Amino acid sequence: MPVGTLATVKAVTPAQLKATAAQMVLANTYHLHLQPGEELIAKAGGLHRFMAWEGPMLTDSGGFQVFSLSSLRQIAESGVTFRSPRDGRMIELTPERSIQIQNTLGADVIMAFDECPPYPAPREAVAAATARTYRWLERCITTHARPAEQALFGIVQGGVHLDLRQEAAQRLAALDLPGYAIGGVSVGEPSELIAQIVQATAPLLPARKPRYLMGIGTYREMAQAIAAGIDLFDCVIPTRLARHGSVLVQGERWNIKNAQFREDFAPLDATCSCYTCQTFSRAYLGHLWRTKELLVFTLLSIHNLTELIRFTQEIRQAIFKGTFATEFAHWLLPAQG
Ligand code: PRF
Ligand code: ZN
Repeated sequence: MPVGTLATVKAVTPAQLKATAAQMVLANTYHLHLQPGEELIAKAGGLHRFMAWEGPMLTDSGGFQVFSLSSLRQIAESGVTFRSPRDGRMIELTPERSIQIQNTLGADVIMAFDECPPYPAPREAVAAATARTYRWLERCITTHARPAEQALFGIVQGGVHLDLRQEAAQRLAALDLPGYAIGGVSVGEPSELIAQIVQATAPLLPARKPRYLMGIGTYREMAQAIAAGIDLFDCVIPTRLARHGSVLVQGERWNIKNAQFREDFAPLDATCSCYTCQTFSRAYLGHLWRTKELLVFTLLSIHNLTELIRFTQEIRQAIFKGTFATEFAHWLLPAQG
């Protein structure tokens, strides 16, 4: 899922996004509640109408964003309070509030309100956050007013403690939710630990339901997670890299402002089917970057999204052919160095 935090995938129109073969888009409860507010989006006819995206949408529940983005945040059993970065007033987000907001926004998939402990954190603190996340999930399920239209996914926490992860996964699986997520990864822990956490947790979640790894990923993280059973990802990498002039090409990362591309009239990737590669040269994209032309953000975002989605499509094809483990062996090993 490309990330469309504020009901837009930055610099990309819905038509361009569709052409990348993106299927589902993620938006954020935290940001949309602050601005423009869920009531305005409901008046517009819901999130899909408001942003003119016809495909499926998912909203994240907001708790994780409060902790990464707000000041004066406080967490209690009832929920979290934080200072609005917009106007300084104090806002309370609870499991009930998050679900009401997500019911009002109208995404196809909504996420349980969870507590993502930082890394590193004492084991007891992680255990307490994991237990609280389960109690909050029960409150989310009770509050959810549109279960026929919106699938509520539960989130497994547990930090780097595999036993806490496994216990949480088993308790969640017993609730027979329409889908499951693994949260609390990519919060600063070494990347080998992400693979271990996913390998210990994903197999305990129902294989016939979507299994979603939140906030991942890179080529390697995605390949390894898919091998463990993960179906769904969201990540800002393709669009954020594009805004820094970085391009993903066949598993590598380059910067378009690099002097070596100044007179390079080849496309970014001659094998890529995206609009950018079909139309423009590396030299032109480098020129746009150096002259600070806004079009470069759109063109690099289109390419990076197409490239990472191509990677997942190739994995899907390899799984069908039975060649995933051999064809992607390079990505299934830990990173070098
Ligand atoms: N919880 C929620 N959203 C998230 C995460 C989480 O743990 C992560 C983990 N890095 C990304 N997005 N609700
Ligand atoms: Zn391309």
